[in-house]
Parts: sequence; structure tokens; C-alpha cells
Amino acid sequence: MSFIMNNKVANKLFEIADLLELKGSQFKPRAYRRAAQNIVNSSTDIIESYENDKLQEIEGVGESIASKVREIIETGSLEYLEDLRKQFPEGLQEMMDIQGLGPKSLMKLYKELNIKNIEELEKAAKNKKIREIEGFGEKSEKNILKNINMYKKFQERFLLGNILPIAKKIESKLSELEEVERINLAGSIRRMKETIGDVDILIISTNPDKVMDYFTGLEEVERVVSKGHTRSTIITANKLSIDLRVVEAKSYGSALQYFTGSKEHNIKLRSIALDKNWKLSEYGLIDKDSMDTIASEQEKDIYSSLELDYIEPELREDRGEIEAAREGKLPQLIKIEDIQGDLHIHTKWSEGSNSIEEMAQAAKKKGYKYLAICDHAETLQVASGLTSEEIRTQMKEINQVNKNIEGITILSGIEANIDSEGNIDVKKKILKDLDVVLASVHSGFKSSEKKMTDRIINAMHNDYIHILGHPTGRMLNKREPYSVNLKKVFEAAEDLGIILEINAFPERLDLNDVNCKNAKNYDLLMCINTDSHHVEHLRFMEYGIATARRGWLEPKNVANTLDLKELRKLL
Ligand code: DGT
Ligand code: CA
Ligand code: CA
Ligand code: ZN
Repeated sequence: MSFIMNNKVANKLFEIADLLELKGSQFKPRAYRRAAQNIVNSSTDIIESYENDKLQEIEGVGESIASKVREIIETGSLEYLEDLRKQFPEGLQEMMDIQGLGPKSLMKLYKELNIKNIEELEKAAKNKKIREIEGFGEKSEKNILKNINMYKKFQERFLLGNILPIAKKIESKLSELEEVERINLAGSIRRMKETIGDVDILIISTNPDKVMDYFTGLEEVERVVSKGHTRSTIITANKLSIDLRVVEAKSYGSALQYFTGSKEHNIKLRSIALDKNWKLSEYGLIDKDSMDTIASEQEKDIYSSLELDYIEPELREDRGEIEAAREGKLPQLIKIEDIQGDLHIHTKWSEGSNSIEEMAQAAKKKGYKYLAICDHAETLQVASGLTSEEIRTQMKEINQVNKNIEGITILSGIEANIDSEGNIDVKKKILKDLDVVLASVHSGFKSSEKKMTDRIINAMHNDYIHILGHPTGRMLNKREPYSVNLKKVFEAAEDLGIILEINAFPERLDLNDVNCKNAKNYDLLMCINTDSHHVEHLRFMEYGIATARRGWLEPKNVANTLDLKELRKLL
């Protein structure tokens, strides 16, 4: 869910956590972050909790945070935060988002070199000033420059998972207007790309001016960049830009095709049109001599006129889809309805927020037939990993839940940690009793490609492992994938019958689309898991499906499209 006030409140609490961290506070930042995260994840509008005097029922919200939440809801601001802000120069907080720079280092750079923002940091690093400070060296100086570049690169794009709920909400508000006859999301968000530059929306309207008034007056709008009869652009509080275009009914199909992109796909399509002496634009597919319109109203007619099968938006990246469409060889893409269950779920037993029972009920509501509980194992202490005894006790609880619930089967599993040698942190005698064993890398990301590849393939040789979790370790906008030879991993997966995860968590989407498409060339299976830490996260399946579709996958490539009986046989 996404409630506007929940986000507003949480953003302020996250900011408090950052600033307290700069002050050197030890535990408070964590308390604020936990509360903020639960507020974002909550399926209740915080205004409702406030009105019913139930703020303290939100996990992690005690008396002190509740009173701050009340102040934010009542006044729109918070004095405590204003005071904190005054204690630091403005740019310091933004610098906390640069990887590898903790609050202690930042304060040191501030005190010794008076570095107050990213620009000054970059300049100091380039002028080799940072290496002179105690505790920093040439290497850390170079790292800072590298991480500044990465930060700048990432700043420009938003995660699909953060944007799609907002875009859909605005789409649904607009679609309720009488004056809106048709509406579609276009651009990268229609193609479900993992990151989004801006949101593009197309409509047909009987009264564009009225729609534009409504659009620029939406409560999500922070700033109106431009407002016109056929196009307006607004910016939301989190700096997302949204374009709304009004197009004519008679050219809606070609406009939708054009504004969906990608640019590379469109360029190739235009050259195919040119070969037929036709011109393709946002206004239609038009014969260059007679100026007759060949197709324009319906998007699918553009493709069929060009003698191509209809190409789903997720495929429109010029990665071979046009050639496949010409030969009738497009894949029958997997759909969310094909998914029978989720094989990577966390609960309160490790770092999740809900009980096994709660996760089971939520999964049943989605129509799933099975759900594998894969909490972390022992060595992942930051995530309260489970000891052998705890795994045994958890298995008993799973049995109990299975007795009390019908229509869905809860599988006992583990997310084991692959150590630097490729061993995992669960004993064999326990592994053999678990239904699902998922293993993943959580440390040592800087190893050489050879070492990382050997390590992962060693782990894959373990007879009890079924699934390799988030195979490249990347975190969108935060961490590049570790170096690993995926070709070798795919070969090993084929030989050893290991399933490769497509982790659907919005920051991960790992394997990504291109890797999925490459993996499809091997005789192996993938599976789409949400890695949920909260009942609300089960919906992330949508992003995993998007990644799989963008990777050309069909139901037969994905293990969790199987029914329980077939899945058990496979495992
Ligand atoms: P984004 O916003 O960076 O995530 O990516 P898109 O694909 O949404 O790109 P955007 O918003 O710049 O433009 C939306 C679509 O409009 C794009 O996918 C294709 C079309 N388009 C925009 N500019 C051009 C262009 O110069 N040439 C062609 N062929 N198509 C364009
Ligand atoms: Ca766009
Ligand atoms: Ca755009
Ligand atoms: Zn996990």
C-alpha cells in the first residue's frame, strides 16, 4: 500500500535517524528507522491510526515517536527535526547516502576540511586533500571519488517498485474523471523497466483543460513545471516528474506505440516502415506517396501492418524481439496468474516483521498453493540468523500452522549463507529434513571474479541446496553486482539441477532481465521469489514477473509455476 501521509511521516523520521547518527547517537537512529519502516509498510492509513488514537499500535512506535507523528499530522512540520537540522550544514545529510562514508568520517571531514556538501567533497578528493587527514589514505580518497560518481549516476533514476504504486494511483484517479475516455501509462513504466526516469501518461479526453486543471491540482503535486492544453508536467514531493499528454482518438494507437518506446525499438520499427515506403510517427503509419493512413487508432494494427506479431511492451528494447515477431517466434510470456507460490519468505524468526501464520494467511489470500519459509541461518547475525535448535523448533511451528490452515502448504526452508570457501552454515542432518534450501552470498562482495565464481559453484555442489538466491548480489542505486562468471554459474546450474532465483525485491531484481534471457539458453529452471520481510512485500511478485517477462521467460522456465506435487518431485 502507499498512503501519502505515511510516506510524509516516515520521510521525516528517516531524516531524524540520519541526523541523530551524525550527532553520534548510538541506538536512537535504529529506533526511528524501524518505526519509519513499519509506517511505510503499514496497510493502514496513518491518519486513521491518528484519528482513532491508535498510533502506538504500530510496531516500534512508542510514546515519544507517537507525539512526533501527531505534531507532523497536525502542523505539517516538526520542531524537534527543525532544531536538529539547524545543528548541521544542509549538504551533510545528503552525503550520508554516498557509499562507504559513515557519520564519523563525515563529521571528521567537516571539522578538519570544512566539507559541507558533495561538491566540496569531490573537490577536496580531486585536490588530494583527503588523504592528508588521519584515518584516510590514498585508497579511501579514490574510493570516495568512485562512490560519488556512482551516487550521481543513481540519483537520476527511480526504482520501479517505488514509482509504480504512485503512477497507478494517479492513473486511477484520472481514469475516474468523466472527461477521460482512455488512459494508459506509457514510456519505461509501461515497459516495466527496473528503473524509471520519468512517468509518461497518455489520455484521450473530451475536455483536456479540465483534466489538466485536475492533474496539476492533485495532492501528490509539489510543483507544476508546465501546464498546457495537450501536455503538462508536474513534480511530486520525492522529485519524480510526471508527464501527461492528451492525444486524439484517431491516433491514440500510434501515440501509445511511440511514447511507450523504447527509443531503440522505435528506431528499428521506423526503418521497417521506411522499407515499405511508409512513415511511422506518433500520428500514425502513413504511406509516403498517397499520404493514406495505414494504421493509427489501434496499437496492434501498427505491428500487424508491419507484418509483425504483437510485441508486449516489456520486450520492446531492440533485443531481438522485432526479428522474433517477424518469424512468429515470440515467447509466450509468463503471467502473474501462473505463479503457484513463493519460495523465499522471512518471518519474525529472523529479520521479518510477521509470524509464520500471518505470512501463510496473506499468501493464501493471494491464491498461492505453497509458501517456503526461508529465514536466515546462524552466521548471519546482523539478521538474527537461526541456530540448529531454532530451525528444529521453527519446523514444529510450521507443522502446527499447516494443521490449522487449508488450501495452502507451508514448506520449511532456510536461506543459508555461503561463506568465503563455498560452505554453508547449516548442518547436513538439518538440511536433509528441510523442504527448501536456498543459499546466497551476503559478504565478501569485493572478491575477484574467479574467487567468487569458485565459491558459488562450490556451494552449488552441496547435495542439499535447491536454489541459488539473488545470484549477483546487486542492490539497485546502492551496490553494483559482485564480479562473477555467470556463464559458469549457468553451466553449473544446468549440470547440478540448481534453480536460479529471480529475487523480486524492488532493490534487487536479481537475476536481472538480461541475465534471465541469457539463462534461458541453458537447460535450467529459475524461480521468482519475493524475499518478503513483511506481509505487504508479497506484492513484489509483480516486479519479479516484470523482470522475467523482460527476460523473455515462459511459464516452463520458472519452477514456482509448478503445482505442489510437481514442485516436491523437482526438489
Ligand atoms: P525513462 O523515462 O528514462 O525511464 O525512459 P522512457 O523510455 O520512458 O523515455 P522518455 O520518457 O524520454 O520518452 C518516452 C518514450 O517516448 C520513449 O520510450 C520513446 C519515445 N521517445 C522519446 N524521445 C524519442 C526520440 O528522440 N526518438 C524516438 N524514436 N522516440 C522517442
Ligand atoms: Ca519516461
Ligand atoms: Ca517523459
Ligand atoms: Zn532473504
